[in-house]
Amino acid sequence: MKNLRFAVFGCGFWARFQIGAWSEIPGVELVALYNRTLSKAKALAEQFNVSRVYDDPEELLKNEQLDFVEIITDVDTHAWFTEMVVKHGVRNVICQKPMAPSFEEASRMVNLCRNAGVNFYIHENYRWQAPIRRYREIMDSGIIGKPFKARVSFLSGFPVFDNQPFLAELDKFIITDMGSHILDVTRYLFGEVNTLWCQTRSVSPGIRGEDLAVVTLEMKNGMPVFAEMSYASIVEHDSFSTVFILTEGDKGSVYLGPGFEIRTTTRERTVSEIVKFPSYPWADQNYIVNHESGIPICRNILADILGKGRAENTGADNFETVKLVWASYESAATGKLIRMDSFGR
Ligand code: 89Y
Repeated sequence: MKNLRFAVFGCGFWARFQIGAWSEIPGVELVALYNRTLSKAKALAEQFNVSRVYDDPEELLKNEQLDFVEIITDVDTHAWFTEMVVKHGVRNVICQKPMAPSFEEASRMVNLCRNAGVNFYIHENYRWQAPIRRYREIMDSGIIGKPFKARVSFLSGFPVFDNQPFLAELDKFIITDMGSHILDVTRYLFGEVNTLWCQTRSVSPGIRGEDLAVVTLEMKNGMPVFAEMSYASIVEHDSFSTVFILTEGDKGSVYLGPGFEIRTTTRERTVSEIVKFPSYPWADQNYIVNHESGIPICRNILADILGKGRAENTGADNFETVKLVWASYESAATGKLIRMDSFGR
């Protein structure tokens, strides 16, 4: 079978790792890169052997025959590029998380692709991290019985702005950047949400948005879940760049903690396992669990494009996570509990 041909829009910090993930997957060929500053595209093209680079996205779309496009530009431009790619007749669009800078814009993007009959996917990789996949397997095995409560925790002092300085300029920072992941992992493990209540704070100096958020959720299955995220935390065990999760059930509990260790406790014993996964030369060791998860998500999306499987991270599915992000901001601004059934109507 012929390789699927794709282009990447945006050659910033994350592009290298997502292209790296695609480079591990047979059956696809990255034929062109677009970036506003051409020198950045040229540098990536050299690293990954890409034959053509552009600083004009329309020209790229006119010249190249593409099966899909992956958009890894700044969040403000996601909708604009999605529209352009759809207009040029590309049938599959993958967009980096967070989908859009507002709830309304995300809604327009999902509708635009649906109406055009274009497959729309969001590159939301945290649920694909090896420890989180294994965590879900353990829960699904039934060993902890029926889950009744959980805590999903991301507490970090990692110098995140060194690699991604624009994050410090965002009016809305940690819930869009990390909350997209944390709330998506929460949905992946525990299902959809009934209500939520959120508080935010801006703790670190020199940033525009919030770097701390705590969200208390009631899931549709009745479970209370406490989700916390912070880039202001100086803690013994920094959770960058994964999350720590404790779930309690009526027969035991399961904890994903430091060192990718999962400890499963029943009345009889505690069993420990360290989740292992490979490393890659293109990945950054500080982000390794995160970068490795790019491979299974790309594989899953490719299977969907080829009609050989179902993608988990469709635009429509991710829109449920987007809703939780913006409902959290609404709750933080109003102090009110948000009922998800009526949010955004
Ligand atoms: O942008 C974020 C992401 O998607 O994973 C970690 C990160 O790079 C910084 O919070």
